[in-house]
Amino acid sequence: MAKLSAYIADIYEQVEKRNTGEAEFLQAVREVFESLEPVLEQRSDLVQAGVMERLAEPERMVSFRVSWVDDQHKVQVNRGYRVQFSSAIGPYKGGIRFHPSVNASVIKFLGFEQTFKNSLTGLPMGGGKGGSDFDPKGKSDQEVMRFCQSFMTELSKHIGPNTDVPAGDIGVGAREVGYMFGQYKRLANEFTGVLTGKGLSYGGSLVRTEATGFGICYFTNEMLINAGEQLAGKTVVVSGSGNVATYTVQKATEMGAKVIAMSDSSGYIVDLQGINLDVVKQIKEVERLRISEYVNRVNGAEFTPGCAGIWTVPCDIALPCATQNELDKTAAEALLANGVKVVTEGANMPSTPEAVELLQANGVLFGPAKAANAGGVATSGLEMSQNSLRLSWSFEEVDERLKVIMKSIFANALAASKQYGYAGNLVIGANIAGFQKVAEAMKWQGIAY
Ligand code: NDP
Ligand code: 2IT
Repeated sequence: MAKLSAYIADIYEQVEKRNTGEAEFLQAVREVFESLEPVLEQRSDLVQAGVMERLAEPERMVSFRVSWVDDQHKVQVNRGYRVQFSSAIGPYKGGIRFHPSVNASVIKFLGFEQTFKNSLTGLPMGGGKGGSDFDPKGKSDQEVMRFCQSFMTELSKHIGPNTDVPAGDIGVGAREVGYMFGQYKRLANEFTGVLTGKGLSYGGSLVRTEATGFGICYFTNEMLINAGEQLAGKTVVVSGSGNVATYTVQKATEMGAKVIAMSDSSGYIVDLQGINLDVVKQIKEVERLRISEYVNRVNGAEFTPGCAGIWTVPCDIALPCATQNELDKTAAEALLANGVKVVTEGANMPSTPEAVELLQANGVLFGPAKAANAGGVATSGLEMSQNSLRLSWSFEEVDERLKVIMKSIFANALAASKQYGYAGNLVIGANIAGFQKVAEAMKWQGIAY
């Protein structure tokens, strides 16, 4: 871990004290603080405006009871959250996660990172995140609906199309967004673009489903082009088999790469012929089964229990697309031993700080999540624009805008890394590029919060 300057170390210590035991949140804050040192050395105005102190404290956070009735007529209780981290450059914007591991630390790390990610897209969106420890796995559609309605009954008091616009994340896809949107509409008696990731029949945008995965591939290709290479012809490993992983595999394959492994929380599959995505979509999206089912349907494919082992599969490019801290130092060592050339983060904060340091020290091209997976929220921003215009754009038009945005995120992160003396370090470059606009906006809007 890099040593912090006295000024930043002091602020970080306050953040640690105020958020005791919130490991994920502190990990995310520390990485950004380390990256911003070279900027703050030159910007005493931002130091004076207390920008760092303010950025590390959410503007607002609500936590609430979500009670609902299961199919056995038993009352169940979960905890819901929404963190509204920063409205400096636009309404709060960020996904909702339903997973048993959700707690305040997880929601705060995601909301903190979202602020910088959204700024990188160039669109006017602030940072927020929400979720619940509810586990949709194994629940009936009716149970998921009742949960979503109860969750939204409280959340609706805190959001709005010009205030805070949630979307999906782990465990929240089109089904859950639909139930939440329906409930918001009933309560508010308004048809507005209060959520993104909506179905196409009620205000959703083409490409939003695919956007995060497509964007990851566009970004990775930019990294490769800058190094005189390209995605085509490379062997790729993608962890996860949810929304982000699925459309990453689709686009990587369309761009001429060969994806040979995918996973879920129970284990990973290897298919040296190249993953058959139709089979994966049928298993995961339609039948909602485990990825191990793949080997019953595709000859020659193998399943290995335990998800961490996926990083021992030899590849040129590794794309972690499941969850936080899924790629640790041991995984990084295994990837390096097998000659990995590129690691791009599809999930949010999937690599531990030790893994990032090791990969970068060994010359691996490393694409950080805030930049690489920003295509999802960028397309959410395009969904908001279309809702405001009461228009919908074609698939090609949205995809083209997404490509332009991903290219510009890469170019801006690279330029910032060069400007501050860390040429090619996209972790530092993306943090700086995302920070600049937010910091400027905070400075000019005064210090009420
Ligand atoms: P999904 O719920 O669609 O898929 C999640 C995948 O990750 C599943 O395969 C799941 O396996 C696996 N996974 C989840 N938690 C764990 C865990 N604790 N250990 C191992 N595997 C796990 O979510 P998304 O694809 O939407 O999200 C994946 C990542 O991408 C997250 O980090 C999310 O924050 C990030 N992201 C999502 C965006 C979006 O638009 N959806 C945009 C930008 C980033 P299993 O089914 O077994 O739980
Ligand atoms: O982490 C993310 O960027 C998301 N889950 C998408 C957020 C959004 O508002 O589309």
